[in-house]
Amino acid sequence: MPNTKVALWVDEMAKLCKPDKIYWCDGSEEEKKRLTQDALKTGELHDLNQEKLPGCYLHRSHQNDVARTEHLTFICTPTKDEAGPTNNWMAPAEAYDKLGKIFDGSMKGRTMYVIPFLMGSWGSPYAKIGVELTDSLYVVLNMRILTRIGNRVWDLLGDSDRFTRCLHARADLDLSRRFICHFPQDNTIWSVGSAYGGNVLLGKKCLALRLASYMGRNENWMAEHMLILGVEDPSGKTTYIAAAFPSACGKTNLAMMVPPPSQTGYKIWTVGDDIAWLHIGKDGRLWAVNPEAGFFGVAPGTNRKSNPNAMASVEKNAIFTNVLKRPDGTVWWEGMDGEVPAEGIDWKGEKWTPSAGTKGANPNSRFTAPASQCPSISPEWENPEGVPISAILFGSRRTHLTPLIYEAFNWQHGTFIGASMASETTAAAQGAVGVLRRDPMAMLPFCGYNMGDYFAHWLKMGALIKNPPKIFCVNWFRQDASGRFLWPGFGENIRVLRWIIERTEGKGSAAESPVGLLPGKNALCLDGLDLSAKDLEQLLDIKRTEWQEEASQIEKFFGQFGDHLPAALGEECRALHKRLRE
Ligand code: SAT
Ligand code: MN
Repeated sequence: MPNTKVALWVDEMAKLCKPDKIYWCDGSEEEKKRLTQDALKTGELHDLNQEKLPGCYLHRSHQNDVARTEHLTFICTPTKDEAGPTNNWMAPAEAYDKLGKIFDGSMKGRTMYVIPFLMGSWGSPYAKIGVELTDSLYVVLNMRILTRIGNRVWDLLGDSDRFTRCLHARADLDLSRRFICHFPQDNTIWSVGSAYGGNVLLGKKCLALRLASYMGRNENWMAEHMLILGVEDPSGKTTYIAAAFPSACGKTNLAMMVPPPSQTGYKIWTVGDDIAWLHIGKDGRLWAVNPEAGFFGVAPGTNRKSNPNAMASVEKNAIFTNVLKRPDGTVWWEGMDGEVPAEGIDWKGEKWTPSAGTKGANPNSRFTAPASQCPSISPEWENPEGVPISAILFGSRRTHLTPLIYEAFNWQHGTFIGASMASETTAAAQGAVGVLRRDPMAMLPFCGYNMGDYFAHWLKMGALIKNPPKIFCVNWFRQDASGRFLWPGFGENIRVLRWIIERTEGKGSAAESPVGLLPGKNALCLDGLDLSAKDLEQLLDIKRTEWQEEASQIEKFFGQFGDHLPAALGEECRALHKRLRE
């Protein structure tokens, strides 16, 4: 039973949104069946071939609503300074007023669904409770997969008011009336005018990253845009790694990687593919939990070769968003195995043929699937305490400059590497694709407070963790002068992970460079890989003049944080300049 604090808040929000009906989700299987039928009736879901894809459905979003809209996403702290220079800011009173007018009456003729949800596993001391109010069945059915929902949450909450108040309404999907606002001080999220992904599944980026990063700062833990995986070696020992990459840069693929046959005895265990909550354990190590219960993965490019575990995860009980529907009622997207279908209904709901010259699936089309269906899911994935992290990876998509792999000299240097990350933009957010932008720790769109203070929090955590993980930078995307990828990537990335693990064990040779520690000669296992000596050299090459330019760009980027930039990061930047000159 929801407590009176919940009931009062729901009542207040209902008075604002004026739904015809309020429906309290109980999380049962019966409810799932019923709401799925309702969504088929309203057109929020389309049926698929239930023999070939049992329990799977298709959703088509509005054409102006296919990715996160970062320019419409706001951090509403009392002062602009608290939100910092990299976030959009709106004063809380102004935001409540502005959005309140859009929410007002927005659910007339509709149902308001009340979703009690938990981020984190049942019984975890780190789990956080949220309640999302929404008029979208798509949201309800996705939240069922991505989070843990149902009456159990009310029992956990008891009579406490420690729950995140999440309000969402689709309203008219007009871009000029779309806002995603976060109120860290009020533990509140208001999202209106969208019905897509990270804009509206409020447990994910909004709670588990933006608000959680703010909570973590106050409570000495970290909420990061990181996958979590375990690497089991031939002796049966498993080492856990957390890795931050910007959206649509291969986190899901890395988290579910299958090592190639040449790497016998190695196995990857998936703990999470997008978000990590990191706490200091009693043993003085950093431990990671995955607050989510499912995956919201990028569909295009996913196939039996690039990610067989993801393909197996979506065979049943999955929701596909903005993919192509084939005549036999199965789904397709660009880069899927097999032949390109001769015809189909594209993501816009229109008849499509390969000669149409358009994409069948939206470049940011997605699958939502329960993590429990993933063949590589770790036996530890729901461990309430999480898994101990030995290495943190920062990865970006850079066709030039950044080597395949290098190691930070220490935590402070690693924080600098994370803070100075840059990556080429992808279709995960609305805007130009392929433009280089600074994306510190892959958190640029997800940090719920001043990013300068966030860097300081990283440094503070480093001092608090007795046995901190080692920090590395990886780049699978480096190209040669002709634009050819130098590294095969996917399963072959295990070779890089092996060196990383050796380093965390005090083994594996390394060679000092101005930017960090590179693998020593023959330190990367390249057996059975068709990689020329010249390609390897290019993969690990540090071009001093380009790096000098990079260091200047980093300095410039850091400049915007003013007094909020920790002095240590300025020092790291100067030290990099100096090493490059030597
Ligand atoms: O749409 S989401 O924000 O959930 C996915 C992503 O951009 O990583
Ligand atoms: Mn993400």
